[in-house]
Amino acid sequence: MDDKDRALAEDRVDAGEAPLTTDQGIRVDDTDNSLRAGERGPTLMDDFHAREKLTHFDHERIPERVVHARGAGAYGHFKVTDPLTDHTIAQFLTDTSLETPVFVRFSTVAGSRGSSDTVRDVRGFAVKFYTQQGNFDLVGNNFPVFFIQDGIKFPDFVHAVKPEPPNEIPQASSAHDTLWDFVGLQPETTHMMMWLMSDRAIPRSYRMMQGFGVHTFRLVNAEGVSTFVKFHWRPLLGTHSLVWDETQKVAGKDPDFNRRDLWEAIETGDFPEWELGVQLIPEEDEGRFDFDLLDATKIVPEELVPVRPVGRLVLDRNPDNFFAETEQVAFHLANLVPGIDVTDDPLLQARLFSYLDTQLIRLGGPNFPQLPVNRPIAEVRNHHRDGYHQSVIHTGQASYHPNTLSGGCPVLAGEGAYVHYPEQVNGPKIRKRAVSFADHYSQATLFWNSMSAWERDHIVAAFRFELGKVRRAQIRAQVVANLNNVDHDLAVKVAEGVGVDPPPQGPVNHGRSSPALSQDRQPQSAATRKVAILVADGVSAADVAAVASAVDDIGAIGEVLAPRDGMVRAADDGNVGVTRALPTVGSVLYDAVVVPGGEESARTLAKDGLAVHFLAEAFKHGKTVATVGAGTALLEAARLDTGEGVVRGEGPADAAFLDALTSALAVHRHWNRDVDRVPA
Ligand code: HDD
Repeated sequence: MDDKDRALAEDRVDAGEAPLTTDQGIRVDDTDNSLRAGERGPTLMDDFHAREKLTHFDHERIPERVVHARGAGAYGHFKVTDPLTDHTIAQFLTDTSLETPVFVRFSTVAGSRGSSDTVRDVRGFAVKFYTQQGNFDLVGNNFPVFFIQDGIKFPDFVHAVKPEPPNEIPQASSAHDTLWDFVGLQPETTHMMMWLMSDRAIPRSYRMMQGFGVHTFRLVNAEGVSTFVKFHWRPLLGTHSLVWDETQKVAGKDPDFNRRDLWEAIETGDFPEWELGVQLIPEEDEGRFDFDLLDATKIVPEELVPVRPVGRLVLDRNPDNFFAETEQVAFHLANLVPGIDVTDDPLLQARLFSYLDTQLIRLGGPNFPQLPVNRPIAEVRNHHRDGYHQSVIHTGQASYHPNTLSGGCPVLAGEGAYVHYPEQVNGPKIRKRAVSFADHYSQATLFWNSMSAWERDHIVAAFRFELGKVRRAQIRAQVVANLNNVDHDLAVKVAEGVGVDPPPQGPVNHGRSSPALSQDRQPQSAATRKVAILVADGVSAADVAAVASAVDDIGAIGEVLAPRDGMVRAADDGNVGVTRALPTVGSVLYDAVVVPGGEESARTLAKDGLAVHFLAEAFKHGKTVATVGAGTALLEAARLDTGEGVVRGEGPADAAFLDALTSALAVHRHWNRDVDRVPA
C-alpha cells in the first residue's frame, strides 16, 4: 500500500460492529422512535439524538460543480516508462522506479449532478497525481480543443449551454436556441462544435475515450530550458462511441451507464489503462505553425509533431464513498510541480483563477486541501491558519515568516522549490485578440476532412438533430453560414435537413487531413464488451455454454437474457440460468447479441416483440448479431438480411461459428449495413 493509500486508510470509517452513537460519541439504543411524553405525546426537545440526526440531514447538500457536475472517479497509479529527463525535472515523469498514486474524475460538462451519463457533451478527464513533489493536476477533456479562446467568455458560453433561464429546459443538452445563438455569433467555437457533433461526444465508456490537456504547457529541465508540450491520454481499449439513437435510449434505460461501466470494470479487475503521450515543441519552433500555440481552439496535428509515449495510467480502485471522494475532490490547473509550467494561453490563464475561486464556495472555505482525497502525500508545512473546518492542530507560537520563535521554521525551501519559468513578458495593457487567433475554420475543415464516410454521416445527422431543436430560423441559418466556411458540402447537407436555403459556394476546402483524428481505425478488441445471449425454454444448453465460454475467453462479458428471470428449460438437458429478464434491460446496454439454437426457444423468441425489437435495434446500431441453427428464426422475424457483422451458424455452435463470432465482436461496430429501413 503506498503512502496515499495508507493515508486514506486512516481516514476510512467503516460500519463494523461498533455500537451506534451520536456525532458526540454518545451511544444510542433506539434510532427508530423519537423521545416523547407518553406513547402518543409530543416529541421532547431533550431528544438531542433526533435533533442532531435531522439537523445533519438538513445540511447534507453542498453546491454542485458549476460545470462538470456529473461525474465518476477512481484511484490508480501512474508509472513513467519513457523518462522525459531531457525536458523536465518533474520526478513522476523521469523516475521509472516511482509508482505515483492518482485520482481521476471523468465528467460531462453541461448536465446537473443528477443528469444522465450518456448525453452529447464533452467529457472531463481530470487527473490528480499525488507526487512526492506535491499534487500535479492535469485537468483535461476528451477533446483536444475548446469552445473559446479567452476565459473571459466562459461564463457566457456556460450560460448559453446550460438550461434556459425561463424554464430551466433542456437538461444536459446543447440542442437549444441559446447555445446555437451564442455559437452562431462566435465563429471561434466552430472547431469545437465539429468535435461536439462527432461521435467523440458520445463515448461508449470512460475507459474507451482519449484525454487531452488541451492547452500548450511548458516542461522545464534541469538547465532551465523550456519546451512546449501538449498532453495526450490514449486508452488501451481504443476510442469507441455509441451511436446517437442508442445514446438517447441508454439515458433512459440506465442514466448511470458510464459510471456503472467504470465501477464494474474495476470491481471485476478489468482495470482500464491509458498511455500518457506528449507532443514536444522546442520554444524556437513556436512560430513555425500556421496557428498559434496559445490558441486553445487549435490542435497540433500529430502528423506535424508525433505523440511520444511517456507512461501508463491504470485505474484499479473504486472510491469507498462517492461524496467524500468523488464529490469533494478538487482539481486545479495551478497545482503544478517543478518542471511543469503554464503558458500565456488566455484560456489557461483564466482557469488559473477560476478553480480555486469556485472550490472555496463549493467546499466551504480554504481548508479543502486537508480533505483526504485532496491531501498531498508530500508534507505540507506553512503558516496558513484557521478558516472553516481547520483540522490541523498547528503547534508553536510563530505563524509567520520570518520568525525566531520557531527557529525560522518552516524555512524557505532551497533545492526542489517550485521556480516559475522566467519568461520575458511585456506589452501595453490592451483588450485585443491577437491576429494569430483569427482563423476559426481551417482546423474545423481539417477535422471534417479527416473523418471517414460513416463519421461524416453521423456529424451531419447530429447537426440536423441539434438545429432541428432550435426554434429560430435565423439561428439555424447563421450556423449553416458558418459551416459553409468549413466545407460547402457539409453546409448544404445540414441546410437540407433543417429547412435552411442551401448556401452559395463557400471558400474552397483546403483538402488537408489528419488521419489520427478519425475513430475509423481503432484497435480491434472485444475485451470487456457485453454480449447478450437470448434464450427461452427449449434452448440448446450446449450452444449457450459454447458461446458463453468463447465470449469469456476473449475477455468479454456474456449475459443470458430471457422473457422471464430465473431459469429456462434446456432442449438437451437440465436448465439454463438467466442473468436478466428482457423487460428489465434493452439492446442498448449490450455490444452484441447472440441467439443460440433450439427449435422451441427460437419459435418463442420469434413471437416475442421485445426479443425481435432487441435484435433489430442492435442491428440498427451496427452491433454484431449472431444466430445458431434455428435461432436464425429471430433474424427472419426481424426481417434482417445478412450483412457485415451478421454471423449465422448452421448449428451446433462449432469452432467455425465461434471464430466468426469472436472476430465480428472485435469490430466495435459494422457500418456497411442498410439500417435506415430497420424499424427500431
Ligand atoms: Fe474547467 C471544472 C476541464 C475550461 C472553470 N474543468 C472542470 C473540470 C474539468 C475541466 C475536467 C472538472 C474537474 C472535476 O472533475 O472536478 N475546463 C476544463 C478544460 C477546459 C476548461 C479542459 C478548457 C481547455 N474551465 C474552463 C474555463 C474555466 C473553467 C475557461 C473558467 C475560466 N472548470 C472551471 C470551474 C470548474 C471546472 C468552474 C467547475 C468545478 C471546478 O472547477 O472545480 O472552475
